[in-house]
Amino acid sequence: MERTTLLQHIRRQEKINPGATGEFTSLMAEIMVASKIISLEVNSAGIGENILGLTGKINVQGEEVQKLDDFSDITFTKIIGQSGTVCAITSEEKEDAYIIPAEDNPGKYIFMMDPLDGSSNIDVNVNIGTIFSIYRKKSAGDEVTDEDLFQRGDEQVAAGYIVYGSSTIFVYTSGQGVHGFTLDPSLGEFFLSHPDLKIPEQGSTYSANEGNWGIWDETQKNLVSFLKEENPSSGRPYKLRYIGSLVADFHRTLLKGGLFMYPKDKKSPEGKLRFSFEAAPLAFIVEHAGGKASTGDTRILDITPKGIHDRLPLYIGSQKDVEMAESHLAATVKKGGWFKWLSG
Ligand code: AHM
Ligand code: MG
Repeated sequence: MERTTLLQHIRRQEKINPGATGEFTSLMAEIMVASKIISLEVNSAGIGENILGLTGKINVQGEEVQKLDDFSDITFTKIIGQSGTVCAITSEEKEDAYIIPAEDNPGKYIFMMDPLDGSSNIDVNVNIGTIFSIYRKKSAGDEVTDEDLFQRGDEQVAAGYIVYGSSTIFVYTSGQGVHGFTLDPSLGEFFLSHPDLKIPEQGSTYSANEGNWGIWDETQKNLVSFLKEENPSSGRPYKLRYIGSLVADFHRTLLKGGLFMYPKDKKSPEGKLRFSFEAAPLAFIVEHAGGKASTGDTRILDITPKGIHDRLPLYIGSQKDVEMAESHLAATVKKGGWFKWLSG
């Protein structure tokens, strides 16, 4: 059986693009190498040198840093930073952008990553992942400016994620379809397993941390109550699926359809998930697979962030499910100090 490797696929796609220099292919090849190193480390976590547990550090988000978080951040930063293809790297784990020094040959791309998403699942053998996003340097000259770091979501050149799960899967889009590759651990090679992924137009599951019910506003409670109502002709009630690792919840949603939500709440009034490292790359992927991503009232890819660690609410998944969420959120209006559900 003839099998297409990830690198072959990236090269073929780059050839379609007139004027391509090969720099993008080199960057993707380095991401692939880093992801294989993380995959190996995740798969053997618990054996030998102890990589499980906390580092004792608190990151820029105020969260405890796991050893594997740290390992992934360092591995990606070193490999991508020395690849000669990027001029800056931003990471969920680092407060500021890392600007590539002149001696490391800065390239024309900006690389953004959540090096290991779903940290709370690391020690319990549940899927975790890496999310990345690539932009082109916009400003003239050698200096990396805010214009380069804060670009509108739909200016991404490519985005992808790697799920470290029962198998390791690498999913990416450079704007020409969404493609998934599964790591063959015996060969250490990613092979095309999910060509041209399309998300179902409507799903039958919703995904949210319902333990936050008490800190949700009435609009969000009404939306979830609606999804649970018995109404077989419209496919309700929806099933609840929530892993608590965005990459894993998103991957299931992409393959099966449905709605993933992380709304704003009293604890996180801006929302919990980050624009650059989580929402924007997954929005870029879902749109290229035929789905939608929204804050509840605004298309994610229309947003230009103001800071590296900006957060926002996220509703992402099948087109009809995200539209349904948007219209339900909009139809709940404030009345007499209480939110009232209007559409019945
Ligand atoms: P992390 O990037 O620090 O791992 O946090 C992001 C994670 C997402 O993977 C997941 O969707 C969400 O946080 C889960 O949050 P909660 O535990 O509040 O449900
Ligand atoms: Mg994350």
